[in-house]
Amino acid sequence: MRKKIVAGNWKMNCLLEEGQKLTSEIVNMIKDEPIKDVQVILNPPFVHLHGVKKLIAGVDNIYLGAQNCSDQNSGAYTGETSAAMLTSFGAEFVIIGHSERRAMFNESNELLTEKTKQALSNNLTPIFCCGEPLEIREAGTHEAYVTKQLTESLFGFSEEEVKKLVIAYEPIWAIGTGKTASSDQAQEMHSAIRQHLSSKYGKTVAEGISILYGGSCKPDNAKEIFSKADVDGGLIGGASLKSRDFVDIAKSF
Ligand code: 3PY
Repeated sequence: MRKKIVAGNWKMNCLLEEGQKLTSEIVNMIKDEPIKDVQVILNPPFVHLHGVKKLIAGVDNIYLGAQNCSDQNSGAYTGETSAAMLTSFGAEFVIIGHSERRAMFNESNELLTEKTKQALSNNLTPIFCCGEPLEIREAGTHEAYVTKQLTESLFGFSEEEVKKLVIAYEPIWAIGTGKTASSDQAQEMHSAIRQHLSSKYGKTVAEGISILYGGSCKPDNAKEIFSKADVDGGLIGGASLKSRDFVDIAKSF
């Protein structure tokens, strides 16, 4: 059975006290209303990792993740954070290749291979993001676009390595725009991604990989999207900053 996952991507939000308040609220809600069989992951900015880890310690099913890691081990890379550091701070997941990083920080498919290697070799589960911009969706070439991202970044990994990944499909036209892919559009792409993984690694491996949907996922659309066969949860942006909305999304299976 594939893992169900709801991961909050805080992006560059939350001052110290705001992050502590948000985390405490989520922790208290989950203690009061336990969410069975769903991994809830908080991915705050790096500066919050230590504080969030302390607040979630001992609470079932809540995990710590980061939003990025370096492609390098260590050394003279001012401003960077290594995968090994994330692990040492108690992170278990790391988002890799979010469309904002691909677009604003020029992260290429090749660089994302290196980041994924760093994550895997430091026992972090990569949440590997893929997704197409609006013009590609309108041209009808979204499936080819997304499968190429996966091929170029991931198809050099072994079966054992690929099994450890979580994939997040995030259509860029649905990120921060309020537009959401319909549940059928999400299912169509999740199924295409799974078939693509299967073509390289076989059905058993592909069937075991959780594929999350991201892009304006909210409490009022999560249930419908998560009901689809190949959708195993969500990578949540804006709604992850509202404790009630985020926990409600995590309860939407
Ligand atoms: C969004 O939903 O806006 C996201 O970018 C999630 O990563």
